[in-house]
Amino acid sequence: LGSKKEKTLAMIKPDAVTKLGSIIEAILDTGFTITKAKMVKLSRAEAMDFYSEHQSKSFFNDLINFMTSGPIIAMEVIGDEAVASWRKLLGPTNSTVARSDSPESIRARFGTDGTKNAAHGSDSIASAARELEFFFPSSGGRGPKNTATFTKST
Ligand code: DGI
Repeated sequence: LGSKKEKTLAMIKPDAVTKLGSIIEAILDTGFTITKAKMVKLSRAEAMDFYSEHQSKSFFNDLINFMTSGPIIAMEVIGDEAVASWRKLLGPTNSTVARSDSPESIRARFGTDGTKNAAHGSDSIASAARELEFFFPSSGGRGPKNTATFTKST
């Protein structure tokens, strides 16, 4: 009662793709359902489009360099209040802050610092709709097209 099923975009960033198994485990353990997934290598133009709201920020170039440094995994995640709930599981933006304020969070566990912070989550229902359309277009195009493979050394 009172809960609302929502969709959000969960993205594993280049620094955490080798932690895929543990991150998916955390997502499923929290009660979300993963309904779509795609691994891609973003071009600079695609990364700049995805993060266009930050284009005037001082950290924009670092952000784009990082987001194009390797493959990412985009997932559609569904659950009760998924937008806020996934952001809570992610933890604070900066992984160093996350380790002190929210040590069980994804960014605390798998991220490094303010740029390399392991994962992304849409910040509103409207952003989720835009970001899901970016990776999983409902009509016409097929979204970012450079498929990617990662190899984790064992
Ligand atoms: O929604 P978030 O990812 O938590 O945060 P955001 O939308 O404000 O910023 C998007 C990404 O940009 C964030 O995950 C990491 C990077 N970023 C944000 N603020 C800073 C930053 N990177 C650096 N280096 N410094 C910042 O202040």
